[in-house]
Amino acid sequence: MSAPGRAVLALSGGVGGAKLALGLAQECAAGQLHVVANTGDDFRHLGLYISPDIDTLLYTLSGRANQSLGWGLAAETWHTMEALQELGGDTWFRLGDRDLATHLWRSQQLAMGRELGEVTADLARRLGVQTRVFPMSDDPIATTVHTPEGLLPFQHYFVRYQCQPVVTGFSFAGIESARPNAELMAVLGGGAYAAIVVCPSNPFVSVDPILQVPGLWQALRDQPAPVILVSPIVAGRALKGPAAKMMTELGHGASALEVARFYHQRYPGLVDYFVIDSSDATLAPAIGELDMDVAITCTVMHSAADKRALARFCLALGEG
Ligand code: FO1
Repeated sequence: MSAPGRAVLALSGGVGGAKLALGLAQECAAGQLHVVANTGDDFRHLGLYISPDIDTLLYTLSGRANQSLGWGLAAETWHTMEALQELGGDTWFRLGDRDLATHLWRSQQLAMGRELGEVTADLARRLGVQTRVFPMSDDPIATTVHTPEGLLPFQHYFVRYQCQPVVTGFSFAGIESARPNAELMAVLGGGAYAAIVVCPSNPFVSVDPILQVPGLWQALRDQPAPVILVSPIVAGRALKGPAAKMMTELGHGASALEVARFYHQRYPGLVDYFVIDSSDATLAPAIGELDMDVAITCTVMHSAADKRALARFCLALGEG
């Protein structure tokens, strides 16, 4: 763990982003990593408020994540889902018995009138997580997937239909009137971060909703700290999830260069360093023409050591 220093901010979706967030948390001094999480995946299901990316982050950072599933809790059992199936209830979105406690607790806290940010901070404390996890907004934002057959709520696209429908675009219901999380904006207002790391999360449905919250991307661009983006695409394939499939269907072609083009066009001046995998080194000259510096390392994270090594690489860019 590094010496106490200035805080680092990471932007993250779920599984892929949480891996680097864990490496960063281990490489930063205690409590010096802050994470802003995508909440566009959040939805109400079986009467409960589910916040998948926040939970994946908190479970990963507290050492409770289910490694084989990539989501939910380790040592999980599924008796409630089995009983629900017998009743003919909805079981396409699987809530484990232990994981259910999180959703019950959060839903109860929100029903009492508490804000999502406050409830998330409380949950992190109860799970022993020292990293501060901010929802991108306390206001409801719902990612909607556009397909030739019509609109699909995100979890229906992702889980129920296993990402099979062709995508033609995305929208984020509620985002125009959403406010960025106030605590996050207060820290950004102080210009205190040493580095801002965009984890290798899906550009369209994990990072874009965060950056689309009114005022957020401009506040990040205007920070004195460098913004370091880690490519979610390596050798034309997504590190995790449907990012490469989405890029192809949207007509971009799946490559780290196309990821760089996406951010360059949509968020000009935001990215200072674009971290690509060694296997994509030949793309560096073309990416370098997009107003960002290219940094090359191994970005594939299989082991705990890989996560920490990539985190150290990003933090060194921040210092440099
Ligand atoms: N992902 C699945 O593929 N199938 C599930 O049944 C499922 C349940 C689930 C329950 C709670 C939770 O926090 C996450 C869950 N996920 C499930 C993962 C999640 O929906 C996605 O990984 C993210 O939304 C994408 O980042």
